Order: sequence, then structure tokens, then C-alpha cells
Amino acid sequence: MSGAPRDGVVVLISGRGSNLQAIIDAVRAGQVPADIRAVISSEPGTPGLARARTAGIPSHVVNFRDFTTREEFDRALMQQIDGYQPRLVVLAGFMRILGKNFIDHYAGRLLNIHPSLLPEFPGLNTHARALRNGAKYHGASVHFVTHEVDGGPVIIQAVIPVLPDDSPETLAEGVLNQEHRIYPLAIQWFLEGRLSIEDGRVLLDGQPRPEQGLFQRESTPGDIPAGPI
Ligand code: NHR
Ligand code: GAR
Repeated sequence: MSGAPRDGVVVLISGRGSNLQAIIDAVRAGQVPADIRAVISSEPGTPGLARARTAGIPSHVVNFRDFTTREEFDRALMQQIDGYQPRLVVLAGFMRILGKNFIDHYAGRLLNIHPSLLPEFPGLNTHARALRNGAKYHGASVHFVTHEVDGGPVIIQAVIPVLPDDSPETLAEGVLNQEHRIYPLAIQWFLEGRLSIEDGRVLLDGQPRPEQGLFQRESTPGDIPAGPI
């Protein structure tokens, strides 16, 4: 490809990698001006690693079980990432909490997608917790990563209705369809230089983020099926 050099992005995963796939597809479609330089998995043998290989993207495993402390794991991860000199680091289904040095090192250029409407349901098992709480609406949030887990400034959220017959699995699928839409969009905005943070709030083009409305539950054509490939 010719043209202006694209900003480097490194994607960190732990599993299926459907968000990774959505980002790869959005780059290919010309929506996201990124050069995905590497995919790093905290788990060996994940479907996400196979997706990276298929796309011709260098991939690595930094297995947290190979390290005695979290700090050592974080350091190995940082070394691997920094070899690619990315402008942006993206957590996409990454399952290990990151420590202070890591967060400080990538401050302002580290994003995560979390499967809930933050600040509701930080942490794990968000879909089961939303159902147990009788939530009428649920969704996903893309945020800047800070020391407070799932507590950083929110860039964009997608809201879907909870249906009467939802199980954690059907709800997760509805949320995932929206994740595949909003994560590439947030990355696009970041790389276009359109995001800023003021008083802990994210602005898009200097304005509070636009209302996104409520999304339908139907899956759209071309959606990536849930589950292993
Ligand atoms: N690290 C920091 N410092 N801040 C955040 O906001 C982070 C983070 C690391 C990961 C993703 C997050 C999510 O979207 C994320 C955000 C894993 C856990 C967790 O409890 C919590 C939140 C997130 C990811 N991990 C366990 C741990 O001991 C392991 C769980 C497992 O392996 O199943 O690290 O939800
Ligand atoms: C996504 O729903 C993502 O929001 C969530 O895990 C799934 C990963 O799917 N992330 C977390 O729970 C982080 N703790 P994917 O691997 O197919 O992108």
C-alpha cells in the first residue's frame, strides 16, 4: 500500500478475538487508519492468535504463567509491545489486570472495551450480573485504561435492551454485536486525533460525546458468529 504512513497499533487479547477481527476488518475496509503491527495473547493457543496469523499480522504469546510476579509479566508485555513502537495499545478481551508501571507507560494511549454500561458492572461476569440485577438495558463501553480497573474515562457506549428470555449467553451475543461496531469507531476517532480528556471526561471534536441511542438486538449481516472459529 502507498500513501501516508499509518499509526501503529498493538492489540492485546486473551481468547476468541472477535473484537480483534472487527478491528482487522475495519482497517481493511478503510474505516480505521491503522497499521496493526502485532497481536499479543496472554494465553497460548487462542482462536485470536489464529485470526492474526490468517490476517498476516505478527503474533506473540506472553503467558502469565511463565512469570512469578505480575510486575514481571507486565514488564515482558511492555518489552514485546514497545518493539513495535505503537501509537495506540488496544485491549480486546484481555483478561489480566495491569499494574501501575504498565498503565503509566501507556497513559492516554491505552484503550479497553468492557461488556457493560460503565460505571455499572465493572469486573467480570457482567452479563449474568446484569440479568440478576433485573437490568432493563445493558451494553458495552470503550474507555481509556487507568489504574482503577474499568474506571477510566468512557469514549463511547452502546445500549441494547435486555429481553425477557435473555440468558447470559444471548445477552453476551447482543452486546458483542455492538462491541464490533463501537470499538473500531473509537479507535478511528483516537487515530484521527479527535479525542481529548477534560476534567476526566472524554470529548469528541471538543464536544461531549453524541448520544448514540438504543440499538436493536438483531444481528446484522456480516456479523462474526460468537464462539471459536
Ligand atoms: N488494568 C488496569 N489497570 N485497568 C483497567 O481498566 C483494566 C486492566 C486490565 C484489563 C479489562 C477488564 C474488563 O474489561 C482490563 C481493564 C480482567 C479482570 C480480572 O479480574 C478485570 C477486568 C478486566 C479484565 N482479571 C483477573 C486477574 O487476576 C483474572 C481473571 C481470569 O483470568 O479469568 O487479573 O473486564
Ligand atoms: C468481549 O465481550 C469483551 O468485551 C470482553 O470479553 C469478550 C471478548 O471477546 N472483555 C472482558 O470481559 C475483559 N475482561 P473477543 O475475544 O471475541 O473479542
